[in-house]
Amino acid sequence: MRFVDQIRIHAKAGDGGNGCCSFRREKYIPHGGPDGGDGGGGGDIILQADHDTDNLVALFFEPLVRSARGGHGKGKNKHGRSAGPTIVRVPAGTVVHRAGREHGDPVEEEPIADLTEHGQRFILCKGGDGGKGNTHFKSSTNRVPRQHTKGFPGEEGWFSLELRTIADVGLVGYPNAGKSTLLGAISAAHPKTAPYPFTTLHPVIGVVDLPEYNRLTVADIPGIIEGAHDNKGLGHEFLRHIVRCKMLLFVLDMAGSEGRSPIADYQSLRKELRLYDPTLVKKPSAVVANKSDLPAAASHADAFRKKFPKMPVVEISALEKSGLGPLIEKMQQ
Ligand SMILES: Nc1nc2c(ncn2[C@@H]2O[C@H](COP(=O)(O)OP(=O)(O)OP(=O)(O)O)[C@@H](O)[C@H]2O)c(=O)[nH]1
Ligand SMILES: [Mg+2]
Repeated sequence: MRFVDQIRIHAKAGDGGNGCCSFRREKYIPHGGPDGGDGGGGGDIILQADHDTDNLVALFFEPLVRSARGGHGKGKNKHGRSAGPTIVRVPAGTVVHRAGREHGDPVEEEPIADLTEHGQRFILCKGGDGGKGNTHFKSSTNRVPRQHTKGFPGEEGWFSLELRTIADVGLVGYPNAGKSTLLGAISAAHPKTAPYPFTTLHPVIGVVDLPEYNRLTVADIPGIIEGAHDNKGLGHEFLRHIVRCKMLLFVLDMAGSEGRSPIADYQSLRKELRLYDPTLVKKPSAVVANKSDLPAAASHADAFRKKFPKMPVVEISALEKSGLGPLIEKMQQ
């Protein structure tokens, strides 16, 4: 299944129905007055955050969103039917921008909505009002009004939608560091894990249950390598999903099982984060010294602590599920 976290769409709300021009015609009532009804309102287009939707793929397949027009007014003062809204479900964490065009190139404007909570709604395009029937134009000087107005057009425009996942904790690390194994060990999520790099291709959110009905959400994102800002590996686009995390965990292969040094890994991860968004390296963070079941891990962890004495380091083995309690405590703090 495809994962889409950025998309441009065109939306057009329904036009209002036209007002009607009509006169009452009945036997024995020769000069019946005007009786043209009003048009109905066009349907709105509403975005609604929904926690059963995890990405924007539905809009990828249908990027032109339309809503129905209002019915036209009819004789005998019948009003046209108003069209119901078209509701587009988007994942919680969707940021909406109005997307303009300058010299033919798309430009993005300020965000107009940020749908963070399940059920939160935003009217993207308002449906047009219905036109007025000729009854409205009756007056003492005009007993046979023929005026009536057309329905108003529904709002329309180009928008860009971007998903910025909302989780409490974000996992960042090199491919194969064990991020997905860790998420699988502490939450009910079952992200795919495998001994080859770039197993994880899109973010996965897991929920960690804590005592007293508290919970923490943790985002596992694809591995980052040196040069990600230059589009190496999967690039750094997925870092958008940790911009809103309250805390980051640097997951390191502390055993250096692929021949790299954990210290160098940590330094290049921080560098890649800084290049993407300098606020990322200012977030509260801790180092997860993973693969502590392997013999080389202990001495590497000592060296790491000497080099970064201020950085909290939690030794775990995601594979053997050891050290997870202290790690979860650290996250809670
Ligand atoms: N020995 C040992 N191996 C581990 C540990 N944690 C993960 N692994 C192994 O490391 C490999 C990669 O694990 P993943 O969890 O897929 O790594 P990842 O960081 O999610 O990797 P990407 O999704 O590719 O970025 C798998 O073969 C795991 O079994 C650990 O604590 N000890
Ligand atoms: Mg993974």
